[in-house]
Amino acid sequence: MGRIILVSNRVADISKAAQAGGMAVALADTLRSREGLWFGWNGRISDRRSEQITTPDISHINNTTIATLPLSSREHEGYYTGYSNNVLWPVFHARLDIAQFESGHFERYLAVNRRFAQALHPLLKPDDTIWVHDYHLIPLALELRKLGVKNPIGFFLHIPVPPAQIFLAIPEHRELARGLAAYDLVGLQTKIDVGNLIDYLQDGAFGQILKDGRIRAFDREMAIASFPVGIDVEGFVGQRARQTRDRSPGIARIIGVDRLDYTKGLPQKFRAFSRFLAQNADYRGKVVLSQIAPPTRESVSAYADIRNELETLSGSINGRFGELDWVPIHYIHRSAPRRTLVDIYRSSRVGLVTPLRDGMNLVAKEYIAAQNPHDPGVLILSRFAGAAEQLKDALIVNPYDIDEMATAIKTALEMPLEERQEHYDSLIDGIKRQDTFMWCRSFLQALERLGRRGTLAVPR
Ligand code: ADQ
Repeated sequence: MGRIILVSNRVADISKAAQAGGMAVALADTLRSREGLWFGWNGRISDRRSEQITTPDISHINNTTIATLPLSSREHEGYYTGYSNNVLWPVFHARLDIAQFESGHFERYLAVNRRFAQALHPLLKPDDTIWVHDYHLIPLALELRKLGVKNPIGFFLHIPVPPAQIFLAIPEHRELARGLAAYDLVGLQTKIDVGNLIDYLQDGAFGQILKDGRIRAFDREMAIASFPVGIDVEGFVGQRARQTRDRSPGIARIIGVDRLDYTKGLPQKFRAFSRFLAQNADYRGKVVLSQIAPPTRESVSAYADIRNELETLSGSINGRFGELDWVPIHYIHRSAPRRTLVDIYRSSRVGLVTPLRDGMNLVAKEYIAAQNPHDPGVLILSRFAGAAEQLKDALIVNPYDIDEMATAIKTALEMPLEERQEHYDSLIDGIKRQDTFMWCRSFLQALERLGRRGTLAVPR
């Protein structure tokens, strides 16, 4: 069996993968069982000279080779902040209002992908299988094909695909689609994402569906399919170190754990909790919302805006409802150690996961995995999280509908044990079946099968 080559913007420290979360664990596990190479940015920003570097730093952990490159500050600004975070992230999450289309950023995004391809090419062997991750690296396969690479190359997008009419707003949508067509397999989180991408390709007359279900686009054939990301249930729950002391006996906790991002629906969540308290005076003093939300991408202005909005909102809700001995919203801007997360989830009566849009959302799955089967809590889940396609037995809500969410909070807090157990049994079953290892295995099997069919023509 040939090697597996992983490419992602950041290379996770596989010796600490368990702390880094779901995807890193799954990928690290694949690399443990099979010889491989992980290639990407080393996380450092250096001067202009690094734009010439095409020889990566190489290190080894067990049978895995780690190959990384630095970015220059100009590349970081164009490829990472400018195009990946200010165009692709907002548009793919259907936030055209936040996207910033600035000239020059796409060119730098392409140039970094080209430099990555040039640096990866000499490290490749003919029987390697290449698996590229996420929106930073859409053009990578096309750049590798231009260098003559004929290996199977797969791509997995961790974020949603927007409906065609939104995708079309990206000035370079055609170049991105051409980039996707250079892969043999494009993996997406949900069937909705698959439908959106196929609609876009067909509506724009870029692609047509073949008899065997594959897509012909830009003179190449590729497959598009959904592979929902899962978690390592045992690995996650096994990290539970100790029972945390119940610091507020008699108070039911609702838990939210999200990166501080405008896609996660945090203001709507706070407003729904406020509406719940306004409508249910008897719950005041008896329930808290703990929201753990570490800031990310602070150089992007939309992230500073959401942070300010949440600070104002939580302050005003706490001021309106709080008592000297009870604060309704505990809002913490730090990330919690993963060991602690298991306990926090387990001791919370309700998991409130209400993104406005999300590729999958692993927190929803982690919340269920951490529950005590004899007395499980209730998951409230946004219909716009990819996870909702699988977790149908959660309390599914529309995150824009504040009243519906306030009602769901009450329903969750009052749900009888038997009903909670029924929901839990069905949810945990699906989460265990479609775990992170299944995700990895099924993607690679599909890619290697397609690779063997010899459909690897070089696209125009
Ligand atoms: P994210 O947008 O980062 O990931 P999500 O899947 O919910 O979203 O979280 C990733 C991990 O970060 C989880 O394991 C979670 O426990 C951890 N995490 C989040 N907040 C934390 C905190 N405050 N403290 C500690 N840990 C925290 C992207 C896509 C998602 C998709 C994943 C994987 O946006 O839709 O599910 O990739 O494909």
